[in-house]
Amino acid sequence: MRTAAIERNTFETKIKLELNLDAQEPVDIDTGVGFFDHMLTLFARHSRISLIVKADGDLHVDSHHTVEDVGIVLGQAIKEALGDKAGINRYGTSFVPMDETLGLSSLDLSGRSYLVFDCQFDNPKLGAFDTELVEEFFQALAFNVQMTLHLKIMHGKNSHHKAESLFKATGRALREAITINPEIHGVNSTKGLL
Ligand SMILES: [Mn+2]
Repeated sequence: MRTAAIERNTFETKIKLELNLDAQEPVDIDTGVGFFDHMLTLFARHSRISLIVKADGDLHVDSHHTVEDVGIVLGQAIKEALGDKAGINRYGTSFVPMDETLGLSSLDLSGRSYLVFDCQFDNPKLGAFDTELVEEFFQALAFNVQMTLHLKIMHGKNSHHKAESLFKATGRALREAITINPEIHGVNSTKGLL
């Protein structure tokens, strides 16, 4: 089983996170930010990973530190659980439509950190969640998984739909990338290392 458990405490946030890439239950998310809980739950369900997150952050400031730090810890946990990445597909790509919106996520568990974020939101707030934190979250995630991540809203209007399509698409792309493929012997790289 590919698992990781991380606890990270700073003056801004206290985070406990457990995940299992090879189990789908449980999923239990509590960050204190309703919209972010909604997004992380979708991400876990669509990536089919068991994910437990308990975050206690400085929400009296705003939701920035909590969202960014959960992205950091989730990224660290995925990287740790993947280990040497032997036998995995490595790449994943998913388009997810949501009514009028179409979102794309394409990623490579390359060991190199890169984010391309080509998305615009009209609505600055989604509940207590600042819409600009979508990019902050994925930046923290990509840099700590050490993956190349391309996100794009192909078209769309509603900010909730746009954010949701990106979290779902990234979950589905990640499931494809982390899946062990019996045709792949060792690490899926001509370098021999990911
Ligand atoms: Mn929704």
